[in-house]
Amino acid sequence: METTYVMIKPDGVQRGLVSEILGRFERKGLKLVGLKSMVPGEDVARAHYDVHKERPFFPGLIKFITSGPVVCMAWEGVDAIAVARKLIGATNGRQAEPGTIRGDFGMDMGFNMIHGSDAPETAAFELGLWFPEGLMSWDNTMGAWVYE
Ligand code: IDP
Ligand code: MG
Repeated sequence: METTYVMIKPDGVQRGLVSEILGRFERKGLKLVGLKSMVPGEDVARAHYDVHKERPFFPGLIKFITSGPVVCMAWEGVDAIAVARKLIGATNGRQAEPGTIRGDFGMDMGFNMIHGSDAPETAAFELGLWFPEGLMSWDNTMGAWVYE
């Protein structure tokens, strides 16, 4: 079992895609163990994208992420990190495969609606950063029909 950090970015919220995006993770069979919405402060945004701090797009990225509400989610499942990245699709919406979130709704690199952790270490870091209060522990009865 893995848990991954997924976040609908301000463009996804502005475009009214919250239920569409959230529903795809839910219907896939992942288990929701964290959910909240906030307008991120600059500190959390900078920490989240610290690996990109030297890139030319970094200032614009921080301005974008702090520009309005994001939806923070934690999803649990077998190989949840890779499964979520597959649902999300390639970074640039123009290259992302149809059927993925970015492939179905995106036309841009910066405005790509959603974030998903890319490895176990980044997932652990991002979950701790965005959910310092911890995640929910609950019995998911549906799970018995998702995994044989
Ligand atoms: P990922 O979100 O698919 O993991 P990363 O390469 O980790 O992609 O980049 C993080 C985020 O930074 C992207 O989702 C995108 O919003 C933004 N970004 C990446 N490259 C560019 C760029 O060349 N121009 C503008 N924004 C970019
Ligand atoms: Mg990334």
